Amino acid sequence: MKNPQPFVDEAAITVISGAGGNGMVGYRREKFVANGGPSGGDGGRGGNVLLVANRNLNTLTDLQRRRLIRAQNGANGGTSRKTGASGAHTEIHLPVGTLVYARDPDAELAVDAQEELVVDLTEHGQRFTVTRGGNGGFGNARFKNATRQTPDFALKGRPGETRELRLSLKLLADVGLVGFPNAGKSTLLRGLSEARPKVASYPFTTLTPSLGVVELDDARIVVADIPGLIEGASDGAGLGHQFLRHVERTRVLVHLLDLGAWLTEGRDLLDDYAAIRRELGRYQPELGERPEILVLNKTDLVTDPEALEDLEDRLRKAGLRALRVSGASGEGKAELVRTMLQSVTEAVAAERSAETEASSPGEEDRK
Ligand SMILES: Nc1nc2c(ncn2[C@@H]2O[C@H](COP(=O)(O)OP(=O)(O)OP(=O)(O)O)[C@@H](O)[C@H]2O)c(=O)[nH]1
Ligand SMILES: [Mg+2]
Repeated sequence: MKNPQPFVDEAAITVISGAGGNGMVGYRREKFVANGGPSGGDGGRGGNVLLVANRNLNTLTDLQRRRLIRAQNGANGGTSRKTGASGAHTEIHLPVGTLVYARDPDAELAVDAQEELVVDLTEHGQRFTVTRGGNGGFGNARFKNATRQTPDFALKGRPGETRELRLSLKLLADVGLVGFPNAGKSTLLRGLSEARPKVASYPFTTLTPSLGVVELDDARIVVADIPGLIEGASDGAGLGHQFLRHVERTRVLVHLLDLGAWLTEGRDLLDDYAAIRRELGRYQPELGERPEILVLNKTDLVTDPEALEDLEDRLRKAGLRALRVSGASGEGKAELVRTMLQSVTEAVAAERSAETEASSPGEEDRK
């Protein structure tokens, strides 16, 4: 298997569109035409730099090595009024979920307040022209008029545009898997999708988020394995909150409780549950309201079904209902996928109706 690329979710690049080609100064030289008129063509347009959202990418790693990205310059104008070739556009492919900020060139330090959001690449295939190529300069043929029969000058092409961009990836996934280290998030993602995050019996095995696609019938949902959540993560404990931001833009959370830790270490899963919820809420209060599917994972380890029922009773008393799942044996997988799809579908419908409400003119907009 190909080694996965290291995960990078911040990058700074400079993009420069192509300069326009220069106009040409030229004269017709044809047999039998004395004093040939001006015939210098225009320069070609410079190429644009485009950003393209691509769901097959999951990291900004490539861009760390490509700090400066240019589009091609337009070619100079030619003789016989030939316009120079346009410069080729350059496409920069970025993961879906990349937020693109432009730095204010006048600001001394690039901090948030001095940046503006240029585009949020939320949909696969979305394209955005971030710098436009310069216009080509007019050739001298353009300047001929009644009083100026043989203009001996042409215009230079316009320079390309330069922009300094900060790219910040916040994964967009339908479902985010959360839970303590070792809860079995990566195993579950492997069982549900083609993703191959590393699995091992120690905490913090997964050091970076990974995405998998889960398919059922015609539906396709993207699931993110969010590593590194522990008590204090929002204050920087463990891997800290660096990955909490990748939970922000998921529609539904699947919260895994580790029956293995309950059986072998006697861990209180209600405490575990509360601890993760607290971290999510401290990072961003809205995360507390996100639809959540609770899962008791690793059911294959349970030898005393009554103890499991007692645990479920305790959860119920706390107002919680959990699905029984084993990422290892596949138990409960089908029901989990159905539940995920249903929650995601509901979340999408809710987003749509919120959008229509926002876009239909209300009283205030009409004033
Ligand atoms: N018996 C059993 N073991 C499991 C199950 N799921 C995961 N495990 C084991 O639990 C350990 C941790 O699994 P991972 O999938 O790496 O857990 P994780 O939540 O991704 O852990 P981190 O990446 O460290 O946060 C591994 O030894 C797995 O083999 C399960 O359903 N049943
Ligand atoms: Mg993992």
